[in-house]
Amino acid sequence: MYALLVAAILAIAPAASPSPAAMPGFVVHIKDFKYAPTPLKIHVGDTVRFINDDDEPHTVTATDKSFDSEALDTSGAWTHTFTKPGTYSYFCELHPYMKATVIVTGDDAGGPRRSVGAGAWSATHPATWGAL
Ligand SMILES: [Cu+2]
Repeated sequence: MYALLVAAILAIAPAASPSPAAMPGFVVHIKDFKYAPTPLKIHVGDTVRFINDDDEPHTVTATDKSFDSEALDTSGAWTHTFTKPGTYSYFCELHPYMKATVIVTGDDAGGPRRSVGAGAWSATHPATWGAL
């Protein structure tokens, strides 16, 4: 099981020089019983990868239960694509005091990313895969 998990993570993990166009997304780290960054501001269709850097298991669970990562072990990761605008509050089911927010804006509110080439992604969105 552990080997499978590692294999899965390696399969998703970016290469030394990740291609932003091929693997757009944001990363939220879970460390010291906190999610960071929060609030995370993204656009509709963006993908967020949550990575547990703690020695304790954590979950990424929407307050309204619209999404749920289930327990993530140390170094465990879970990816979710936000397809609708809104403010998504989430917490850790194992430690309910852990709370954070993802703010998803619609295409109409799209920032520079919508009007520039994919290569400019990391310049306008520092919290990308390349920041790992
Ligand atoms: Cu937790």
